Amino acid sequence: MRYGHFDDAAREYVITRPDTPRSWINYLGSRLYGGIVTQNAGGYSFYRSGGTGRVLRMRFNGVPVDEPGRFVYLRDDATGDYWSASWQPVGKPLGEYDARVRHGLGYSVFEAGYAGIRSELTTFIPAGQAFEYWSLEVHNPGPDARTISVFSYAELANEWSYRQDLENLQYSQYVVVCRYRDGMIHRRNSTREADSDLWFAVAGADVVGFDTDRDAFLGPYHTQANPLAVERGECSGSEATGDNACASLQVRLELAPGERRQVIFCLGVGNPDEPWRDERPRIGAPAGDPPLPPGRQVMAEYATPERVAAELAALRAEWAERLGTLQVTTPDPTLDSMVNVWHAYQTHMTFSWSRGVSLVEAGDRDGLGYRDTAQDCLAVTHAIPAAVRERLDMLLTAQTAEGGGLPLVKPLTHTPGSEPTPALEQYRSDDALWLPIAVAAVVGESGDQGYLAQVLPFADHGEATVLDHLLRALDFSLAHRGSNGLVQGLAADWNDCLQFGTTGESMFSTFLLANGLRVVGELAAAAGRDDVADRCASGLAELAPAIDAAWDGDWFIRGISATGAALGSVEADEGRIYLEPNVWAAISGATSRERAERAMDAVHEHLATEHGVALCDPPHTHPMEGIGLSLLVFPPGHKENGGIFCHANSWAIVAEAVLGRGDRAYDYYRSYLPAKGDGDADPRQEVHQAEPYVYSQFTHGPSSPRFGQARNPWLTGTASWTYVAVTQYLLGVRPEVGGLRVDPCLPTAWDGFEMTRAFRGRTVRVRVRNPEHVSRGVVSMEVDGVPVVGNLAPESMLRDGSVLDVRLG
Ligand code: IFM
Repeated sequence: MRYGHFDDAAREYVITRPDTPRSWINYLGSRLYGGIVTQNAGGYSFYRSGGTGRVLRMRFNGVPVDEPGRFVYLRDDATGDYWSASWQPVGKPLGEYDARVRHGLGYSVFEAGYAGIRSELTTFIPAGQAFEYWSLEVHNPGPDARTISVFSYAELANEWSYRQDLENLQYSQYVVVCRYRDGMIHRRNSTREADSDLWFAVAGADVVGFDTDRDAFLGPYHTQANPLAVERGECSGSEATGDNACASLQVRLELAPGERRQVIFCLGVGNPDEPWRDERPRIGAPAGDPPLPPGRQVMAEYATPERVAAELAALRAEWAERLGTLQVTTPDPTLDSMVNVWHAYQTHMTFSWSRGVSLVEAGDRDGLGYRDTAQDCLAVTHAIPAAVRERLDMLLTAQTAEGGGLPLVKPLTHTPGSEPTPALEQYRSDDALWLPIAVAAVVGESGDQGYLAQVLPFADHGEATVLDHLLRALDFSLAHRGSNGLVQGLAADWNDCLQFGTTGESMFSTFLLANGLRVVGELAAAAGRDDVADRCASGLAELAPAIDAAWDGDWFIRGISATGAALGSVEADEGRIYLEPNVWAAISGATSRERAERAMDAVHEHLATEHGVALCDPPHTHPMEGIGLSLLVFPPGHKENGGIFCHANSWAIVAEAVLGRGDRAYDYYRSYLPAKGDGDADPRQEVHQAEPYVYSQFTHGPSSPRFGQARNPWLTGTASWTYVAVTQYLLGVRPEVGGLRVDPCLPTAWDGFEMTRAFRGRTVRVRVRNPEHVSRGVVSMEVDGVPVVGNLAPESMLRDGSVLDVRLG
């Protein structure tokens, strides 16, 4: 079954069947005011934080899974028949109800046709604003006049705090007051935490009815599929005092034959009549932020058809510009659709929302995971350098003076210099080890080596230059090694479900340390800091014997307990081979080429499947002495217990590219590409289930009865790393301090490709030809017709519009 397809010219994903196997969602807005919306207009919104600024309520994991949402009902007042502008919640039979959903960048459009009436509901949050549009166009293409009542339905949260709103009902149900005055709904409460005001209004037609009390609108034993007010044809004029609020405004459209009408509903934060300031201590608007304008003023200024069109055009232009910073044309059109539009968009959403807001992340986790955040920076550094730099600065100030990273950074309350120092066993052994890669990306992209000398505070006390922050991270791991000379695993390494503690050792973190030593060594050498480069070289030499000893015959072990029990060993009956140490052996360069190749061959033989590479095999069913396997909570084949963890799959691409094996790197890329089966006859969308236009955190592995089904889409490290893998390793265009390196590792069938890329304020075009059909090997490179030795285009030769002609052979 095929549920949708890419429309690259419009930068949209078009869903042609709304009965998708799972909710296929989109993101709206900015960090000021954001939201998610499903293909059935389900979803929620929030102001500044999904956890502590909830505007629209969501009942997570409900049945159906994506309600409530932004619902608009249409009712034929002559027959009493009614439907919704999105297929659900009314859910008319799909044979009679014609639906097309266009998810775009920052907006979604719901096109519908039913009972001779066409409608188009467009929902988005204009750039920089704290309100959302639900703009509805209703068209009567028929020969007869029609009277259509339109009802909005927004279930407003009672409380800013999503938990209070959903869980502490003995309290939250009694704080809410929702009134209708002069065409406008005003939901307010004055809780212990903070005042919160929301407004809702409509333009384009007169209000003929309203309900602000949810239960009065829906009616007893009715649901969102058949609200009493809609069934009856009129709202009841209810006003909520306590219980639950809603925002329903009814308008009546008399439509002559052929007539179109547009009504514009808006939902915003603030007071309808007065300027409104968020005064929540520390979690509200930053001091100095101007107050939000009154709702009536917003309506007067923004709620016209011309303004809606202009705001949507501005939003689309903003995204086009942002994504225009890297565009490719390759022989693989699916790769192009992903890299040029949806995959790139996903990297921005992941950077913006971290792991906080989706249908599986309820918003409770308001903080930023250290490692996740460092990795999220990697894919967007070229597109939003200033935002990345700011985020990275914050991460550096969330590193403690002894060198580890705080497990969770709370951006709204983070106070460098006075955060508590975690106990050793609370640190994740990999967290701060992601800093070298992230800092190198910023320096490579900007060319600003001065960043290394910038002084930033530590989380708990003291301050140091960025370069010294990096050295502290490396020294911390070098200092905390176990009896085998490998890095202690502590609370976790990248794999949250493996606990090696302070006595066991992690091969993943050991290779990440080795990689960090290499990267910082290179940065230091380029900056003329030979002392630091030498220090990194001796760190690597110190690690070498332990790395050598961790070779298990055909691959590297995953880790080792204090008593010598090895995880990921050929001797083991479960968890014999793990993906992570073997890919990082190759990426870090800390083992011989021969071993790296053998390890990656073993990965291919034991872990590769048609849906991607499993994280380990066989999955675990029983505990291990000395090593915490919290992955045992997952059935075999799920998540970290032998699932296809897509994030780590990206490293398999990088590792194979580092080894120059382009066909295998590309096979891995295709194996978990969510859109790979977008062709008509391919049943992949049904198997994959999750959105075909974004990556998921994992796909159920071969040991699971759900093999091939993807889960936890959108907010995942898969987005960032796969983007790096495809653009910087497969296509091989990498920024370095000295300029732009072009080192593709292609499938041999390819004739070449082109990339347009922003680089240090210029736009450059890279044209790669591969007439000999090799995987790797640049035989010639010219910058604007001038030959270059090697494959680094020096910054000094690059101007805006430069063309790099590269030939492989
Ligand atoms: O690395 C982690 C990440 O930080 C959170 N999600 C799961 C990953 C693997 O365990």
